[in-house]
Amino acid sequence: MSSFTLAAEAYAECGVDVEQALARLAKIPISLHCWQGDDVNGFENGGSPLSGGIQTTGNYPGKARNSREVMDDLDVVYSLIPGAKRLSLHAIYAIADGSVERDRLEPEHFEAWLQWGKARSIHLDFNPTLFSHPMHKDGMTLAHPDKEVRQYWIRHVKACRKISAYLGEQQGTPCLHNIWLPDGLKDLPADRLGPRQRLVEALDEILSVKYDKDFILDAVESKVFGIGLESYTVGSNEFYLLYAATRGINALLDSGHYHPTETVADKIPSILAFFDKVALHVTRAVRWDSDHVVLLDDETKEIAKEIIRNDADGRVLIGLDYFDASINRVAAWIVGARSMQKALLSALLIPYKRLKELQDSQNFTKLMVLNEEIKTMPLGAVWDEYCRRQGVLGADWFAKVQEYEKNVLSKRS
Ligand code: RNT
Ligand code: ZN
Repeated sequence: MSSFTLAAEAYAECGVDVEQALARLAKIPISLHCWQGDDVNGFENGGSPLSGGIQTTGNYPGKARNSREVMDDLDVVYSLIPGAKRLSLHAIYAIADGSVERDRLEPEHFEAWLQWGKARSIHLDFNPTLFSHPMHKDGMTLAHPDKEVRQYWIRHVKACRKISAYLGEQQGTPCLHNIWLPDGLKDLPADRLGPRQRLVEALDEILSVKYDKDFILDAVESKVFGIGLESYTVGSNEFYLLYAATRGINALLDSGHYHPTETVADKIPSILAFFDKVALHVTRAVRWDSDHVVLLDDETKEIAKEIIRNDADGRVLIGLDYFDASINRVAAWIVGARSMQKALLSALLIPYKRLKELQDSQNFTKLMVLNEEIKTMPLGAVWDEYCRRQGVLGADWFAKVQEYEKNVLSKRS
């Protein structure tokens, strides 16, 4: 008997239908972040290094030098990840003849991405880029005291929403348009409210342009602090949650954007009690918002559990967000996406009905015992079978990446 058959029997004994779990897993899209391919540089003016608002570390060889190379890398990445996948773009990945100012971007500058995605059944998500730009001044964009700075970024985000709505309409699934901005202060603020009022006003102006929710889902992403902006972040958690709630848009939780002792997984059901949807940037924070590659760790597993046991597959939009420039970038993409999927599979193989009954009948000892027994169930055999059925390599996928590194990545300067 195969190890998969034995595993499926073991799961059936504790009330879990493995076939159902695999069918459900295959349908949960993971939105991969295009910016892992080139350390969030983008290809504006030929790809300038980051200049404020965000940071990567490392200089492993083989970084993509243009959109074509990101696409080539993504083809390898997608071929080694089972199940449904999407792609999250940033405005700095526009494809145009010459460089286009960010407040002049149009849907046509993303047409090549749209066609690339269509040919592969990969639907797109989108992010305006409010960093690494001369108009990102004094650590501020939409909350800057200078109206001219704010107006520039309002035009940029409006352009990005138009692009997102176009992509969503063309691909037939809504494009998640997620706004993150670095605005904050290094040292103690004299005014914490003023910048927030300016940000509310700017966002309201941006959202005054109405689009069909079948085309675009607007989201706002909060943060606790950034490097060089340690004392104050305009777009805090409370600020954006309340903004999203009062404006009928979505909140995006980045798992690196909270205090290290906060459990991001716990925020998902709290938000689902009030919102129809919640978006995620799954990342791995090592001591701070370090954007390490997502692994099959406890935090990721807890996030997956909250999605699965609340039947929220269609309500939680899963995206990845990390940028490790110190290792093979293609492998980093794959490890993160597969880890997220393994976490989802592990969550799908948990007998929640039984566990919930134990909780509700105050049978806490048995609940602990069962929870611990579940941890050593044969997840690996089910994952391997899933990869096989999806036509994707199992544990030996890395050989393909090594080959690609040897033949392609190592030749890039
Ligand atoms: C930064 C935010 C944001 C970015 C991307 C590139 O702390 O997490 O989501 O990582 O927009
Ligand atoms: Zn993020």
